[in-house]
Amino acid sequence: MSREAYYQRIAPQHMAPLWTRLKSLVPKEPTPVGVAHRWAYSELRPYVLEAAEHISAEEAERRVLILENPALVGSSQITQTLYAGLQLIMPGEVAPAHRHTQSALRFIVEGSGAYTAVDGEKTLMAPGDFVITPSWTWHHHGHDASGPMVWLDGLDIPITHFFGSTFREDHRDEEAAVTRPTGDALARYGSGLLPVGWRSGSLNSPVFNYPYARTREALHALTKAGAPDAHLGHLMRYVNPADGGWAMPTMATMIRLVPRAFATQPYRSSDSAVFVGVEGTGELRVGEQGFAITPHDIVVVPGWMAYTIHADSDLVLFSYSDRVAQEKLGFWREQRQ
Ligand code: 1HN
Repeated sequence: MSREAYYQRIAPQHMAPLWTRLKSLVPKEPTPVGVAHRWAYSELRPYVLEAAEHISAEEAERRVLILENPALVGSSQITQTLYAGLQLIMPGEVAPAHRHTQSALRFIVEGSGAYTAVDGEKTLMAPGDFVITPSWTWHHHGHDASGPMVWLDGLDIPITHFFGSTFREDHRDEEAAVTRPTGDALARYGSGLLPVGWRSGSLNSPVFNYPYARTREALHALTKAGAPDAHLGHLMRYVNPADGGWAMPTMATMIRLVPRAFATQPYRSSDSAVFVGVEGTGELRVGEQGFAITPHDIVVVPGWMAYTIHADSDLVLFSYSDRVAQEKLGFWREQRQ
């Protein structure tokens, strides 16, 4: 009783006792934030395409439907640390040039012929390609071919927001200057070669488009060389060839193949992850929930929720998470069950 009175007397001084809060402030292990959820692309697709009837890419700046965690309504967050959205660009459109401190990744879902220009180089995007837009680089998108083009945007918006380090700038022109030929970065840095004497001045991989054709070949070659990891399947990370590290400084990007009829053992890690179905079908199970996965479906698994992956056919899954940031800060943990 006198304690309660004491707490009330210190409140006007903007003080509070730690001892009543310690265990919830610093729990034994993470309390997952948000819920696991699946967005079936076949259900979303008509709405994504309909967006073109309501607004142009130019007016919208980016014509994107945000994928928001059902337990974090209004937050524009798919997890506590990550943003996800589906972006649509139609033939003839340009999404105007700008830059921001948030890092962005694109994972291409459908269509062909659209490009993104990042820091002076254009790259054409094809389904399954993983494309990087590093922090504070000018970027715009355009589409000179036919048919709608859709990709998943993954950004570290909640992370930059948390640190209060959000900056953005619009380019004076709709399109930023393109100063290098298409394919230059892949030739210089993404072919198992590096220019002699070159030193990276970036926290990001100099390869800013990892084409799926190459990734796919590597994944399938792995299946011939032995059994997959019991908890992870054949899991590969996109690498920065300059230093062997992750491709991006805040978000970890990975792709895996879980062979037909294989089921992974329960696994959890402290990073929150967004999965995208690329090829094949299967199921991602989180606790009592089973999320069927077909190509282009998106599943979010908050950190420290255990999951298993069951492949009906050879199942290829792309994923991104906040693992890089956690590793750098010494927080990241994993548990094989
Ligand atoms: C952005 O710049 C893009 O460049 C996509 O395509 C989504 C969400 C919030 C802020 C900036 C893009 C974005 C974004």
